[in-house]
Amino acid sequence: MEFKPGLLVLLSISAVVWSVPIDRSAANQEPKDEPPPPEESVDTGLYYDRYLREVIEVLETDPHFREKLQTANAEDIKNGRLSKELDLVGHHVRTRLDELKRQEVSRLRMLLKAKLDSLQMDHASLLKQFEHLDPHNQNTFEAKDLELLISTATKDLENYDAERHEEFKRYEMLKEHERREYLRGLDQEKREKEEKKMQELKEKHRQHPKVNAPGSVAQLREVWEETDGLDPQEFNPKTFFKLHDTNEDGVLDEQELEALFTKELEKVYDPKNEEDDMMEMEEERLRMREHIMKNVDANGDRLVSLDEFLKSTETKNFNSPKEWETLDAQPAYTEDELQRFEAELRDKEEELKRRAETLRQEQELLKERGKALEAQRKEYQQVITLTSKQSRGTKPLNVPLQPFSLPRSWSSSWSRLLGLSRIYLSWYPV
Ligand SMILES: [Ca+2]
Ligand SMILES: [Ca+2]
Repeated sequence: MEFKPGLLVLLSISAVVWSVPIDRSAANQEPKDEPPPPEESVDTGLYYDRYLREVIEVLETDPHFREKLQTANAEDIKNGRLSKELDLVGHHVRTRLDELKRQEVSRLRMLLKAKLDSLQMDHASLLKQFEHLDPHNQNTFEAKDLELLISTATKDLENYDAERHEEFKRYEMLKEHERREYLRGLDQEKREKEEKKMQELKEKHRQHPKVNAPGSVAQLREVWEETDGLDPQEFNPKTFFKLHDTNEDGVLDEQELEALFTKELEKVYDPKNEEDDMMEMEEERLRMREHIMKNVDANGDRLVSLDEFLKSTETKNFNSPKEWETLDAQPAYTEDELQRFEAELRDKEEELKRRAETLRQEQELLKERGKALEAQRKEYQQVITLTSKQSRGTKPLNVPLQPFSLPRSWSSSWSRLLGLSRIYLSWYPV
Protein backbone atom coordinates (compact mmCIF):
# COMPACT_ATOMS: atom_id res chain seq x y z
CA MET A 1 0.00 0.00 0.00
CA GLU A 2 1.31 3.39 -0.92
CA PHE A 3 0.89 6.38 1.35
CA LYS A 4 0.20 9.83 0.15
CA PRO A 5 2.26 12.93 0.90
CA GLY A 6 0.71 16.03 2.37
CA LEU A 7 -2.61 14.42 2.95
CA LEU A 8 -1.21 11.90 5.40
CA VAL A 9 0.48 14.70 7.22
CA LEU A 10 -2.97 16.13 7.73
CA LEU A 11 -4.66 12.86 8.43
CA SER A 12 -2.05 11.68 10.83
CA ILE A 13 -2.68 14.84 12.80
CA SER A 14 -6.17 13.68 13.60
CA ALA A 15 -5.19 10.13 14.32
CA VAL A 16 -1.82 10.48 15.97
CA VAL A 17 -0.98 8.66 19.17
CA TRP A 18 1.98 9.38 21.33
CA SER A 19 4.03 6.21 21.17
CA VAL A 20 4.60 4.52 24.48
CA PRO A 21 7.08 1.78 25.34
CA ILE A 22 5.55 -1.46 24.19
CA ASP A 23 4.36 -3.99 26.71
CA ARG A 24 6.83 -6.90 26.68
CA SER A 25 4.20 -9.61 26.83
CA ALA A 26 2.26 -8.03 23.98
CA ALA A 27 5.29 -7.72 21.76
CA ASN A 28 5.38 -11.38 20.82
CA GLN A 29 1.73 -11.69 20.04
CA GLU A 30 0.11 -11.62 16.64
CA PRO A 31 -1.64 -8.36 15.65
CA LYS A 32 -4.56 -8.13 18.02
CA ASP A 33 -8.27 -7.95 17.27
CA GLU A 34 -9.14 -5.90 20.30
CA PRO A 35 -10.08 -2.27 19.72
CA PRO A 36 -7.10 0.11 19.51
CA PRO A 37 -6.21 1.95 22.73
CA PRO A 38 -7.78 5.37 23.29
CA GLU A 39 -5.95 7.92 21.19
CA GLU A 40 -4.28 10.90 22.65
CA SER A 41 -4.12 13.79 20.25
CA VAL A 42 -0.90 15.69 19.84
CA ASP A 43 -1.16 19.40 19.22
CA THR A 44 0.33 20.39 15.88
CA GLY A 45 1.35 23.69 17.43
CA LEU A 46 -0.40 25.62 14.65
CA TYR A 47 -2.55 28.48 15.89
CA TYR A 48 -5.47 27.06 13.92
CA ASP A 49 -4.84 23.51 15.18
CA ARG A 50 -8.37 23.10 16.51
CA TYR A 51 -10.00 24.30 13.28
CA LEU A 52 -7.80 21.95 11.23
CA ARG A 53 -8.72 18.95 13.37
CA GLU A 54 -12.41 19.75 13.39
CA VAL A 55 -12.52 20.16 9.60
CA ILE A 56 -10.80 16.78 9.12
CA GLU A 57 -13.10 15.13 11.66
CA VAL A 58 -16.20 16.46 9.94
CA LEU A 59 -14.92 15.50 6.46
CA GLU A 60 -14.21 11.99 7.66
CA THR A 61 -17.87 11.54 8.60
CA ASP A 62 -18.76 11.73 4.89
CA PRO A 63 -18.33 8.25 3.32
CA HIS A 64 -17.69 9.67 -0.19
CA PHE A 65 -15.05 12.10 0.97
CA ARG A 66 -13.48 9.59 3.30
CA GLU A 67 -13.02 7.24 0.37
CA LYS A 68 -11.54 10.03 -1.77
CA LEU A 69 -9.15 10.91 1.04
CA GLN A 70 -7.85 7.36 1.11
CA THR A 71 -7.29 7.11 -2.62
CA ALA A 72 -6.04 10.64 -3.36
CA ASN A 73 -2.39 11.12 -4.26
CA ALA A 74 -0.08 14.07 -3.80
CA GLU A 75 -0.94 15.44 -7.24
CA ASP A 76 -4.68 15.39 -6.45
CA ILE A 77 -4.02 17.47 -3.39
CA LYS A 78 -1.63 19.89 -5.05
CA ASN A 79 -3.81 20.62 -8.07
CA GLY A 80 -6.88 21.02 -5.89
CA ARG A 81 -8.73 17.99 -7.34
CA LEU A 82 -9.35 16.68 -3.85
CA SER A 83 -10.77 20.00 -2.72
CA LYS A 84 -13.24 19.89 -5.62
CA GLU A 85 -14.71 16.69 -4.13
CA LEU A 86 -16.15 18.93 -1.48
CA ASP A 87 -18.98 19.71 -3.89
CA LEU A 88 -20.16 16.13 -3.55
CA VAL A 89 -20.28 15.79 0.20
CA GLY A 90 -23.59 15.61 2.03
CA HIS A 91 -25.59 18.71 2.87
CA HIS A 92 -25.32 18.31 6.63
CA VAL A 93 -21.53 17.98 6.33
CA ARG A 94 -21.40 21.26 4.38
CA THR A 95 -23.60 22.94 6.98
CA ARG A 96 -21.32 21.76 9.73
CA LEU A 97 -18.24 23.02 7.83
CA ASP A 98 -19.89 26.41 7.23
CA GLU A 99 -20.50 26.61 10.94
CA LEU A 100 -16.87 25.72 11.71
CA LYS A 101 -15.65 28.41 9.34
CA ARG A 102 -17.89 31.08 10.85
CA GLN A 103 -16.63 30.13 14.30
CA GLU A 104 -13.04 30.33 13.09
CA VAL A 105 -13.58 33.73 11.46
CA SER A 106 -15.15 35.10 14.60
CA ARG A 107 -12.38 33.62 16.75
CA LEU A 108 -9.78 35.28 14.51
CA ARG A 109 -11.64 38.58 14.64
CA MET A 110 -11.56 38.57 18.41
CA LEU A 111 -7.93 37.53 18.44
CA LEU A 112 -6.98 40.30 16.04
CA LYS A 113 -8.92 42.87 17.96
CA ALA A 114 -7.16 41.87 21.16
CA LYS A 115 -3.81 42.08 19.40
CA LEU A 116 -4.61 45.41 17.79
CA ASP A 117 -5.67 46.79 21.16
CA SER A 118 -2.59 45.62 22.97
CA LEU A 119 0.14 46.34 20.44
CA GLN A 120 0.61 47.74 17.02
CA MET A 121 0.42 45.02 14.42
CA ASP A 122 1.60 45.54 10.91
CA HIS A 123 -0.65 44.90 7.98
CA ALA A 124 1.32 41.92 6.66
CA SER A 125 1.19 39.90 9.87
CA LEU A 126 -2.47 40.77 10.20
CA LEU A 127 -3.26 39.25 6.81
CA LYS A 128 -1.14 36.22 7.63
CA GLN A 129 -3.62 35.22 10.31
CA PHE A 130 -6.17 34.50 7.57
CA GLU A 131 -4.02 32.41 5.26
CA HIS A 132 -5.67 29.12 6.16
CA LEU A 133 -9.12 30.19 4.97
CA ASP A 134 -10.70 32.41 2.36
CA PRO A 135 -11.43 35.67 4.18
CA HIS A 136 -13.46 37.13 1.31
CA ASN A 137 -16.26 34.73 2.01
CA GLN A 138 -16.83 34.61 5.73
CA ASN A 139 -19.99 32.53 5.82
CA THR A 140 -19.54 29.31 3.88
CA PHE A 141 -16.84 26.70 3.65
CA GLU A 142 -15.89 26.18 -0.01
CA ALA A 143 -13.35 24.13 -1.98
CA LYS A 144 -10.99 27.09 -1.79
CA ASP A 145 -11.07 26.91 2.01
CA LEU A 146 -10.05 23.28 1.98
CA GLU A 147 -7.28 23.97 -0.50
CA LEU A 148 -5.96 26.87 1.57
CA LEU A 149 -6.19 24.86 4.77
CA ILE A 150 -4.19 21.95 3.31
CA SER A 151 -1.52 24.08 1.66
CA THR A 152 -1.07 26.43 4.63
CA ALA A 153 -0.90 23.61 7.16
CA THR A 154 1.67 21.73 5.07
CA LYS A 155 3.78 24.86 4.65
CA ASP A 156 3.47 25.91 8.29
CA LEU A 157 4.38 22.44 9.54
CA GLU A 158 7.50 22.57 7.41
CA ASN A 159 8.47 25.93 8.90
CA TYR A 160 7.54 24.77 12.35
CA ASP A 161 10.79 22.87 12.92
CA ALA A 162 12.86 25.82 11.74
CA GLU A 163 10.97 28.04 14.18
CA ARG A 164 11.56 25.60 17.01
CA HIS A 165 15.31 25.68 16.31
CA GLU A 166 15.25 29.46 16.30
CA GLU A 167 13.32 29.54 19.56
CA PHE A 168 15.78 27.15 21.12
CA LYS A 169 18.72 29.28 20.02
CA ARG A 170 17.16 32.34 21.65
CA TYR A 171 16.54 30.33 24.80
CA GLU A 172 20.22 29.36 24.95
CA MET A 173 21.35 32.93 24.30
CA LEU A 174 19.10 34.25 27.05
CA LYS A 175 20.53 31.64 29.41
CA GLU A 176 24.07 32.71 28.57
CA HIS A 177 23.16 36.40 28.86
CA GLU A 178 21.72 35.84 32.32
CA ARG A 179 24.74 33.80 33.34
CA ARG A 180 27.10 36.59 32.31
CA GLU A 181 25.01 39.25 34.04
CA TYR A 182 24.95 37.19 37.21
CA LEU A 183 28.73 36.73 37.17
CA ARG A 184 29.27 40.41 36.48
CA GLY A 185 27.43 41.27 39.68
CA LEU A 186 29.79 39.24 41.88
CA ASP A 187 33.13 40.21 43.44
CA GLN A 188 36.18 38.59 41.95
CA GLU A 189 36.60 35.83 44.50
CA LYS A 190 32.99 34.76 44.35
CA ARG A 191 32.95 35.04 40.57
CA GLU A 192 35.91 32.72 40.17
CA LYS A 193 34.29 30.21 42.50
CA GLU A 194 31.02 30.30 40.57
CA GLU A 195 32.78 30.03 37.21
CA LYS A 196 34.63 26.97 38.41
CA LYS A 197 31.43 25.37 39.61
CA MET A 198 29.69 26.08 36.30
CA GLN A 199 32.58 24.58 34.37
CA GLU A 200 32.44 21.44 36.49
CA LEU A 201 28.73 21.03 35.83
CA LYS A 202 29.32 21.45 32.12
CA GLU A 203 31.97 18.75 32.20
CA LYS A 204 29.69 16.49 34.19
CA HIS A 205 26.97 16.90 31.58
CA ARG A 206 29.41 15.92 28.85
CA GLN A 207 30.21 12.62 30.54
CA HIS A 208 27.65 10.25 29.15
CA PRO A 209 27.59 6.89 27.38
CA LYS A 210 27.99 6.89 23.63
CA VAL A 211 24.83 7.89 21.82
CA ASN A 212 23.87 5.74 18.82
CA ALA A 213 23.04 7.49 15.58
CA PRO A 214 19.25 7.69 15.21
CA GLY A 215 17.90 5.16 12.76
CA SER A 216 21.07 3.06 12.82
CA VAL A 217 21.02 -0.66 13.44
CA ALA A 218 22.69 -0.15 16.83
CA GLN A 219 20.02 2.32 17.92
CA LEU A 220 17.08 0.22 16.73
CA ARG A 221 18.51 -2.94 18.25
CA GLU A 222 18.81 -1.21 21.61
CA VAL A 223 15.11 -0.26 21.48
CA TRP A 224 14.25 -3.79 20.33
CA GLU A 225 16.11 -5.31 23.23
CA GLU A 226 15.59 -2.89 26.09
CA THR A 227 12.25 -1.26 25.38
CA ASP A 228 10.49 -4.04 23.53
CA GLY A 229 12.18 -6.81 25.57
CA LEU A 230 12.92 -8.96 22.52
CA ASP A 231 15.77 -11.31 21.76
CA PRO A 232 18.64 -9.38 20.07
CA GLN A 233 19.38 -12.39 17.87
CA GLU A 234 15.93 -12.15 16.33
CA PHE A 235 16.04 -8.49 15.33
CA ASN A 236 13.83 -8.01 12.32
CA PRO A 237 13.28 -4.59 10.71
CA LYS A 238 9.82 -5.42 9.42
CA THR A 239 8.58 -6.58 12.83
CA PHE A 240 10.28 -3.56 14.38
CA PHE A 241 8.38 -1.24 12.05
CA LYS A 242 5.03 -2.89 12.83
CA LEU A 243 5.67 -2.73 16.57
CA HIS A 244 6.38 0.97 16.52
CA ASP A 245 3.63 1.98 14.14
CA THR A 246 1.57 2.33 17.29
CA ASN A 247 -1.54 3.76 15.63
CA GLU A 248 -1.35 1.07 12.95
CA ASP A 249 -1.78 3.41 10.01
CA GLY A 250 1.09 1.78 8.09
CA VAL A 251 3.57 4.66 8.48
CA LEU A 252 5.84 6.00 11.18
CA ASP A 253 4.91 9.61 11.80
CA GLU A 254 7.00 12.22 13.60
CA GLN A 255 5.69 11.32 17.04
CA GLU A 256 6.23 7.61 16.54
CA LEU A 257 9.80 8.28 15.42
CA GLU A 258 10.55 10.63 18.28
CA ALA A 259 9.37 8.03 20.77
CA LEU A 260 12.14 5.76 19.50
CA PHE A 261 14.82 8.15 20.76
CA THR A 262 13.84 8.16 24.42
CA LYS A 263 16.37 5.46 25.25
CA GLU A 264 19.23 7.43 23.63
CA LEU A 265 18.16 10.71 25.19
CA GLU A 266 18.10 9.18 28.66
CA LYS A 267 21.82 8.53 28.32
CA VAL A 268 22.45 12.26 28.14
CA TYR A 269 19.60 13.94 29.99
CA ASP A 270 18.27 13.24 33.44
CA PRO A 271 15.67 15.67 34.86
CA LYS A 272 17.11 15.07 38.34
CA ASN A 273 20.52 16.48 37.36
CA GLU A 274 21.19 20.18 37.70
CA GLU A 275 23.54 20.07 34.70
CA ASP A 276 21.01 18.54 32.28
CA ASP A 277 18.62 20.94 30.62
CA MET A 278 15.37 19.34 29.45
CA MET A 279 14.90 22.05 26.82
CA GLU A 280 18.13 20.80 25.29
CA MET A 281 16.78 17.28 25.42
CA GLU A 282 13.77 18.29 23.32
CA GLU A 283 16.03 20.06 20.83
CA GLU A 284 18.13 16.89 20.63
CA ARG A 285 15.00 14.84 20.00
CA LEU A 286 14.02 17.17 17.18
CA ARG A 287 17.50 16.94 15.63
CA MET A 288 17.33 13.14 15.79
CA ARG A 289 13.97 13.03 14.08
CA GLU A 290 15.21 15.40 11.35
CA HIS A 291 18.25 13.19 10.88
CA ILE A 292 16.10 10.09 10.28
CA MET A 293 13.72 11.94 7.98
CA LYS A 294 16.63 13.24 5.94
CA ASN A 295 18.03 9.75 5.44
CA VAL A 296 14.89 7.64 5.28
CA ASP A 297 11.92 9.70 4.09
CA ALA A 298 12.63 9.40 0.37
CA ASN A 299 9.45 11.07 -0.91
CA GLY A 300 9.60 13.90 1.64
CA ASP A 301 6.07 13.55 3.01
CA ARG A 302 7.29 13.65 6.62
CA LEU A 303 6.23 10.04 7.09
CA VAL A 304 8.26 6.86 6.94
CA SER A 305 6.59 4.09 4.98
CA LEU A 306 7.54 0.45 5.43
CA ASP A 307 9.19 0.54 2.01
CA GLU A 308 11.30 3.56 2.86
CA PHE A 309 12.20 2.02 6.18
CA LEU A 310 13.30 -1.31 4.72
CA LYS A 311 15.35 0.45 2.03
CA SER A 312 17.14 2.46 4.69
CA THR A 313 18.26 -0.75 6.40
CA GLU A 314 20.29 -1.61 3.31
CA THR A 315 22.36 1.58 3.41
CA LYS A 316 25.81 2.24 4.86
CA ASN A 317 24.27 4.80 7.22
CA PHE A 318 22.25 2.03 8.80
CA ASN A 319 25.02 -0.45 9.43
CA SER A 320 28.02 1.76 10.12
CA PRO A 321 26.81 5.28 10.75
CA LYS A 322 28.91 8.28 11.69
CA GLU A 323 29.05 8.87 15.42
CA TRP A 324 26.18 11.01 16.68
CA GLU A 325 27.30 14.39 17.98
CA THR A 326 25.17 15.55 20.88
CA LEU A 327 24.21 19.20 21.27
CA ASP A 328 27.03 19.93 23.70
CA ALA A 329 29.59 19.22 20.97
CA GLN A 330 29.13 22.68 19.52
CA PRO A 331 27.56 25.93 20.72
CA ALA A 332 24.06 26.75 19.49
CA TYR A 333 25.10 30.33 18.55
CA THR A 334 28.14 32.38 17.69
CA GLU A 335 29.52 35.19 19.83
CA ASP A 336 28.32 37.62 17.14
CA GLU A 337 24.80 36.30 17.34
CA LEU A 338 24.88 36.62 21.11
CA GLN A 339 26.04 40.25 20.83
CA ARG A 340 23.17 41.03 18.46
CA PHE A 341 20.72 39.27 20.75
CA GLU A 342 21.95 41.28 23.74
CA ALA A 343 21.65 44.52 21.77
CA GLU A 344 18.06 43.52 20.94
CA LEU A 345 17.38 42.90 24.63
CA ARG A 346 18.76 46.33 25.51
CA ASP A 347 16.56 47.96 22.84
CA LYS A 348 13.50 46.23 24.20
CA GLU A 349 14.37 47.31 27.73
CA GLU A 350 14.80 50.91 26.54
CA GLU A 351 11.45 50.75 24.79
CA LEU A 352 9.79 49.48 27.96
CA LYS A 353 11.40 52.26 29.96
CA ARG A 354 10.16 54.82 27.44
CA ARG A 355 6.65 53.45 27.68
CA ALA A 356 6.77 53.48 31.48
CA GLU A 357 7.94 57.12 31.37
CA THR A 358 5.09 58.12 29.03
CA LEU A 359 2.62 56.45 31.36
CA ARG A 360 4.12 58.22 34.34
CA GLN A 361 3.83 61.58 32.57
CA GLU A 362 0.23 60.90 31.61
CA GLN A 363 -0.53 60.04 35.19
CA GLU A 364 1.04 63.32 36.36
CA LEU A 365 -1.04 65.24 33.85
CA LEU A 366 -4.19 63.58 35.05
CA LYS A 367 -3.32 64.45 38.63
CA GLU A 368 -2.79 68.10 37.66
CA ARG A 369 -6.10 68.19 35.86
CA GLY A 370 -7.79 66.68 38.87
CA LYS A 371 -6.36 69.45 41.03
CA ALA A 372 -7.45 72.17 38.59
CA LEU A 373 -10.97 70.77 38.48
CA GLU A 374 -11.14 70.69 42.24
CA ALA A 375 -10.05 74.34 42.37
CA GLN A 376 -12.66 75.19 39.74
CA ARG A 377 -15.35 73.43 41.73
CA LYS A 378 -14.47 75.44 44.84
CA GLU A 379 -14.60 78.69 42.93
CA TYR A 380 -18.01 77.90 41.51
CA GLN A 381 -19.13 77.21 45.01
CA GLN A 382 -17.87 80.62 46.12
CA VAL A 383 -19.59 82.41 43.25
CA ILE A 384 -22.87 80.71 44.01
CA THR A 385 -22.60 81.61 47.68
CA LEU A 386 -21.78 85.20 46.77
CA THR A 387 -24.56 85.57 44.21
CA SER A 388 -27.09 84.06 46.56
CA LYS A 389 -26.16 86.63 49.20
CA GLN A 390 -26.41 89.51 46.74
CA SER A 391 -29.67 88.27 45.29
CA ARG A 392 -31.26 89.03 48.61
CA GLY A 393 -30.23 92.72 48.21
CA THR A 394 -32.01 95.30 46.03
CA LYS A 395 -29.69 95.49 43.09
CA PRO A 396 -29.16 91.99 41.79
CA LEU A 397 -27.61 93.21 38.59
CA ASN A 398 -24.64 94.55 40.48
CA VAL A 399 -23.26 91.08 40.87
CA PRO A 400 -19.53 91.46 40.28
CA LEU A 401 -19.02 89.80 36.92
CA GLN A 402 -15.38 89.09 37.38
CA PRO A 403 -14.70 88.49 40.99
CA PHE A 404 -11.74 86.22 40.18
CA SER A 405 -9.24 86.20 37.47
CA LEU A 406 -10.04 83.07 35.51
CA PRO A 407 -7.90 81.31 32.93
CA ARG A 408 -9.06 81.73 29.34
CA SER A 409 -10.01 78.07 29.02
CA TRP A 410 -12.51 78.46 31.77
CA SER A 411 -14.44 81.24 30.06
CA SER A 412 -17.03 78.86 28.65
CA SER A 413 -17.61 77.34 32.07
CA TRP A 414 -17.82 80.83 33.35
CA SER A 415 -20.54 81.89 30.94
CA ARG A 416 -22.46 78.71 31.74
CA LEU A 417 -22.15 79.55 35.38
CA LEU A 418 -23.32 83.05 34.69
CA GLY A 419 -26.37 81.64 32.97
CA LEU A 420 -26.96 79.42 35.95
CA SER A 421 -26.71 82.24 38.43
CA ARG A 422 -29.21 84.23 36.36
CA ILE A 423 -31.67 81.36 36.58
CA TYR A 424 -30.92 81.11 40.23
CA LEU A 425 -31.59 84.83 40.67
CA SER A 426 -34.88 84.58 38.81
CA TRP A 427 -36.10 82.10 41.40
CA TYR A 428 -35.75 84.66 44.11
CA PRO A 429 -38.25 87.51 43.97
CA VAL A 430 -36.43 90.81 44.08
CA1 LIG B 1 1.80 5.29 12.47
CA1 LIG C 1 7.87 9.10 3.20
